[in-house]
Amino acid sequence: MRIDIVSIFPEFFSVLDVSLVGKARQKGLVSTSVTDLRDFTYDVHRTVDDSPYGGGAGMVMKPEPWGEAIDSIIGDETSAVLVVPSPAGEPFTQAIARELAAEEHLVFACGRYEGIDQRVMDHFGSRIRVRPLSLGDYVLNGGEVATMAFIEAITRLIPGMVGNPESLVEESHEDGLLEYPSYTKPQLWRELEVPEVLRSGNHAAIAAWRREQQIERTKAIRPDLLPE
Ligand code: JDN
Repeated sequence: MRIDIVSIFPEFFSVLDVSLVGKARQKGLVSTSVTDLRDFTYDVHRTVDDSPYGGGAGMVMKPEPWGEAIDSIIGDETSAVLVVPSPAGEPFTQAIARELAAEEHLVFACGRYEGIDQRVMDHFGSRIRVRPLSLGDYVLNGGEVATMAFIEAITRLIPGMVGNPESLVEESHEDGLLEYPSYTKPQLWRELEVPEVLRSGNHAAIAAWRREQQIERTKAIRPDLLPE
């Protein structure tokens, strides 16, 4: 998978060199490239923003630098996906992470200020697939932090990335329920015992207990995830 990121804060993404994304790059499964949006400005102040048509607070990102930056990345490609982090985007889920993990080329457009001129999404929407995605129902200062989260969620799902693929199947959200609670040694810690069933060696009872814990947790914390 090829990952391109366009941002006015390219140095933000130096952490991609470490952690799991770094490992994916070492294995040759992922290559990442960061483009400084300001490289596609031509005035002395390297201006990327301007006041909004129709008035209102804040500034809007000018379309021309975005157009040139993304053109320089995709060329005449038609199979790339342009991911645009936005609080107005579709909520990002594990299912979307799975879809995007199957793509060859992802381009992340990290906006700042009040966002990017809508014509950038409209223009590239007629050339490639555009996915406005929200990290959650809260507002960040820009798309960079959301992009880091998307990249981590997506790249760990690339085949060959995680040592034991079973550990991916058992985690929260993969089966639509929250994860069951986990325990390790010691058996007794600060007067708290590991649940007896987990020490019973009865694998059917353990599986049933874990499923019940998943359902109870999901009911209590995320009832929206449960079927009717
Ligand atoms: O995901 B976010 O909250 C988000 C905020 C901004 C953005 C992109 C994403 N661009 C400007 C603010």
